[in-house]
Amino acid sequence: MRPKVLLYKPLPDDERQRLAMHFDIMEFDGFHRDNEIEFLAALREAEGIIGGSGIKLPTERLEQASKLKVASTISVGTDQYDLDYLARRNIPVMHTPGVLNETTADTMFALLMCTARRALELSNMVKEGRWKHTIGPDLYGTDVHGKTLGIVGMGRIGQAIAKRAHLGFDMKIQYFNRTPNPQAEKDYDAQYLSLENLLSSSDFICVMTPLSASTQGLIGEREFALMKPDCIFINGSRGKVIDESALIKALQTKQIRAAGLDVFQQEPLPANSPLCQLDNAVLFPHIGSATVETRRKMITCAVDNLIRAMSGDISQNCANGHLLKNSR
Ligand code: 8YV
Repeated sequence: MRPKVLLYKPLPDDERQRLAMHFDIMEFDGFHRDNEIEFLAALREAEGIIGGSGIKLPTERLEQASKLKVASTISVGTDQYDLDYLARRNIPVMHTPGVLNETTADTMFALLMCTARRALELSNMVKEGRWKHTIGPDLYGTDVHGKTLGIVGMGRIGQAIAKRAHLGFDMKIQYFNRTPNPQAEKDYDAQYLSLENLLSSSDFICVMTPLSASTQGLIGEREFALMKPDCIFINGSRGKVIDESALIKALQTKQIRAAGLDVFQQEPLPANSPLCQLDNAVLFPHIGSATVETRRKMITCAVDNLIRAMSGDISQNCANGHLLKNSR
C-alpha cells in the first residue's frame, strides 16, 4: 500500500502529479470550518503532510495524526509548528530555505523605498486628484543611498538585503544576530553590534529574524524608544517578533519616521487596525516570496523534500534535524 499524504494547499498540476507518483493524495484547499471533519479524518490517516505556512495546524490537531512521519511546508518559516513536539515524535519538519532569499530581499527593498520616498501616500494623492502644486518640503522623502542600515537577523535573507544595500545603495551595514556572520562582514563590510547599539544608530532597521521563543516580542516599547526620530522600521520576518501596539504608538507619536510591514500579528490584518489609518505605514499583505518564479521553486523544493524525507533522507532542508532522536 502506498503512503497517504495530506495536501492542503493547491499545487500546479505537474507538481501534484509528481506527488501522486509516490503517494495516495488526500487533497484539501486549506483547513477551515467547512472542511474540518473531513480534514481531521484525513489527518488521522496521513503519513505525510504538505501545505503552506499561512495555514496553521496546531499541536492539538497534530496529536491526532498518529501515523504522521513527515511534515513538509512550502515556506522557510516553520513557526506554525511546535518543532520540539514534532521532534519528540521523531517527525522531521522540512522547509524551503535558499530559493526565496533574493525575492524576499527585493520585497524588503520595495518596502524600504516606498517608506523613504512616501511612494504610496503620494501615489494616492495623484490618483485622488489632490496633486495641485509642485511638491514642497512637507511632502519630501528621505534619501536611502549612503545611509546606515541595521539588519536584525543576518541569515540568508539578511545577507541578500545587505548585498543590495551595500553594492547598489552604498549603505553602511550593521547587524545583530545570535552569532557573528564573518561572511557578511567580509562581503558587505557589515559590522556586528549589540541590539541596543544597532537600534540607536541606524537610519533604517530591517527585521529578518525567524520567530522563535527567543525572538518573540524582541522589538517593543523600550526598543522603539531607542531608535532615532528619523528611523524607518521594516519588518519582513513575522508579526510576533515585534510588539505591534508599541509600533503603532511609535508611529502615531512620530517617535519614529515610518514603518514598512509585510507581516502582522494577525493575518490577514483586520481593516480596523490603527495601522490602516497611518500615512507613515506602508503595508504589504505578506508577499515576501510571492512571485510566480519563486513560489514555483518553493513548491518544487517542498515536494522534493517530502519525497526524500518519506524515504528516510532528511539530509537537506530539515528544520528540526538537530532535535530529532534518531537521525535518519
Ligand atoms: C510565505 C513565508 O508566506 O516562507 C515563509 O516563511 O513567510 C512566505 O514565503 C508562505 O509561507 C508561503 O506559503
